[in-house]
Amino acid sequence: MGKTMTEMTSQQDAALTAISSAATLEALDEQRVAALGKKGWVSLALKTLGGMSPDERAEAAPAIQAVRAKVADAIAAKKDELEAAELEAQLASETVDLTLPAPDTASGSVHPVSQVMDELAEIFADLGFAVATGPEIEDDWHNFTALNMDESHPARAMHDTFYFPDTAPNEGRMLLRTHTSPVQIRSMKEQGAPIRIIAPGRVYRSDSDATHTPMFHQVEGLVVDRGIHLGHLKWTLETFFKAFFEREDITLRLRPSYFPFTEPSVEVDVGYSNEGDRRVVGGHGDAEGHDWMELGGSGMVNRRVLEMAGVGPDEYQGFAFGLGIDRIAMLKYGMNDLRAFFDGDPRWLAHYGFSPFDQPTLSAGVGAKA
Ligand code: FA5
Repeated sequence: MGKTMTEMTSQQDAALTAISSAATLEALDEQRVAALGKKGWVSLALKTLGGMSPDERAEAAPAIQAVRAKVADAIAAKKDELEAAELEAQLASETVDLTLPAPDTASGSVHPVSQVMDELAEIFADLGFAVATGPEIEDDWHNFTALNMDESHPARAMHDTFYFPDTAPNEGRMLLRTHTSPVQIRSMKEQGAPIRIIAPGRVYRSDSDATHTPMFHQVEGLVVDRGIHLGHLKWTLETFFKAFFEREDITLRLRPSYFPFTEPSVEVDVGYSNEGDRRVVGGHGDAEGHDWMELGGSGMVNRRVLEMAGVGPDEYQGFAFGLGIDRIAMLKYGMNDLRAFFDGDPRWLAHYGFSPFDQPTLSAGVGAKA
């Protein structure tokens, strides 16, 4: 037994030397396997305890355990040391040079349509309007029938609708919404009256030229309450456009028009002047050098529409409007072709886009460009 212990002591010394000189975690692990692994010399020595007499075991066991503890402690200490060194090396190789200059161009920008939608929401929120949404894939009933355009109504033809093939016939037929007006119906059905919402979003029509694109954006407005009249509509539109264009000399022209879902119906034009190839809003459209631009439709909600949306038309009245967002963006930020909005050309975006820091707020000016 004595001989074995002497043998173990020299094995231990050799192992401690090898451990302390291990240069890598892998080399250290080889030492751990050689000593403490299943077939390591310490483990084999522990196995011999079973064949010993109780007296021999009483003497050998603590001695072997002491060797095991010494080797295990040495491995743990060396492991800490090697890991700390590895981390140091990693940190040294991964330094970031904070003195490098930032790139001189920002790599992304906010599309003018998104910016204008944020501006709209900010202004209307201040007037007490909540933002409502509806599906872009709509059914025939919400897009047409509930807006007083039944199957045979001629106004349907003016919408150049994209229909989905092979969907249910008649009112269940699915289509890409041609305007944001179906959100009026959905909001009234969900919330009843009184109600005050705007609904900005994408709409689709098979249409394309400098001021028409197959996908464009509208913002719907709807106010339903007791005693609502055309004066409320006029005040709301005027207040909105003054805040949006950030000038007081806005002249609106409300032109008698026709929409099946409003009665009476008025088209909204704004006065502008030409400055070079830019149209600049402001002034009276009939004055020398000025003209009018159509921004959208509006009117008092037709009582048949209130009925179809479950609101009692004898108790409640409402006004609604639908404005082309892309058109008012063009007018505010001086673009002259609507099709460029959706080309995804980074040069166009770099020129007309906004920084994410240009958050529209009423206090800083909703069109503030940093
Ligand atoms: C409508 O879509 C009605 N739903 C508006 C409305 C709402 C009236 C509530 C009454 C009450 P209209 O088809 O005129 O109306 O479109 C409204 C505006 O959307 C237009 O004035 C124009 O600014 C814009 N617009 C229409 N078609 C296009 C297009 N293809 N591309 C870009 N803008 C368009």
